[in-house]
Amino acid sequence: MKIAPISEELFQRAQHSIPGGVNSPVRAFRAVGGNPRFMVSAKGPYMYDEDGNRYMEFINSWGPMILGHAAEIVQEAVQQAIPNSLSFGAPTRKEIEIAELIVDMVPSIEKVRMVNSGTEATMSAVRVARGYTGRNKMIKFEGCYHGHGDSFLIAAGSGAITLGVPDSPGVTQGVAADTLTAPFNDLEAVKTLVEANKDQIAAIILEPVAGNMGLVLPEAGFLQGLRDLCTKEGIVLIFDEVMTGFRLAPGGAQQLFGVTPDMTTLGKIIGGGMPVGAYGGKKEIMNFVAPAGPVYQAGTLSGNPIAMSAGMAMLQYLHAHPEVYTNLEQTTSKMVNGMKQNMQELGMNFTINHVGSMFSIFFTEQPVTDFESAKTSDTALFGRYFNAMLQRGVYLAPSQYESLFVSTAITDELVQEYLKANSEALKEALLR
Ligand code: HOZ
Repeated sequence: MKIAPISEELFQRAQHSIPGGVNSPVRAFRAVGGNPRFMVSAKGPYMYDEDGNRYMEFINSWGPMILGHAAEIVQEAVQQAIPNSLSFGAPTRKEIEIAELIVDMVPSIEKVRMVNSGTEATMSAVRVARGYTGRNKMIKFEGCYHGHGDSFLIAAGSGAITLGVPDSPGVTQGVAADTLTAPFNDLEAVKTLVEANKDQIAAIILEPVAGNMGLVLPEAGFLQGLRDLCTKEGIVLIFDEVMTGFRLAPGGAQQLFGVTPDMTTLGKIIGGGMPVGAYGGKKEIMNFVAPAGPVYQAGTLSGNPIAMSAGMAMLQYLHAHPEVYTNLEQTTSKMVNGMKQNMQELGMNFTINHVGSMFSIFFTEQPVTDFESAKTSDTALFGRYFNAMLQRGVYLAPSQYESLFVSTAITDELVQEYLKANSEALKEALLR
């Protein structure tokens, strides 16, 4: 049984100086009940909280810790870079090296610009798409989350759903009017929107595998259908691979599903966990970015030398060790198959979505293919399950509407521990 009086005290104290006590809403545990745990360190598969509790964890900083926490190759690269100063605000060789590696690894990227977060990457990518096409509108999908830029907070996933405020106050009607939404996996709905807004759509943006309404996979033909539509209508197709880039395959979801977008947004992973994002794509589009072209976008910390060193170490490792992806898939399949067996033994038939090293359990018996079906999950049951897992030392995403991420630090022995906790937690959650 994990008790956490120090975390409770810190959460109370945090209320006075930080809105809601946290710097990102999902962390406040409002969707699952209870008090958030305040972390002090993490190594390999474990995070440790202020009370000395250890958790086997499956958020991995929302994706980037593919090799587990504090991977030595990344730590060493950061330590080597630190004595040379933390920031220059001037170009470095490392920025070219990481750009060349990204271009090599991601099929659709010919040129790439570094920024500091996934939010910055998506905001910038859409601005460039607008500049390039001379059009204003964009289409996004219900339940997809692209960071907290104004024009994306329309039918947004992740924390926005969790808090029940999908359309945030502070977003003007003017901005909202340029964002059109369609259900994920509904190609016909997209075609109808495009037809009704002929020659006005600059971009279609989506997570090719949605990870912010829980994990939702693209159905056969959906991504290719969008590709064909965008090519026909002169629309820029943007894949938001902030979560899936370098995680589902060396070249991300676009490589796994064999569909090539015009632009891609990346984040987290290319900083090895440091605050980084990037956007890239076809040369003819990226050449619209200042100073090559007229679309302005800038940042003092962009291409920060410490972040580039961490990211480079991580990407070089993944590039040289493609077996990481097979191993992660095998570990995750063992977890998912074990969970299905646990549920069968308990007479349950809940839905688990899974691809590569990402998965989500939905407390519904319906297939989950879009935001509407994701919302049929029993979120109160999810909250009880989350807390029952936490009590057993397993830290999951504190919201139904997030994906879970597996790292290479999860051994077969840990899979068995996880499955034991899963079986007990399912029983406990159902009984209450
Ligand atoms: N909603 C974010 C991931 N999809 C959570 C970010 C965070 O709290 O760190």
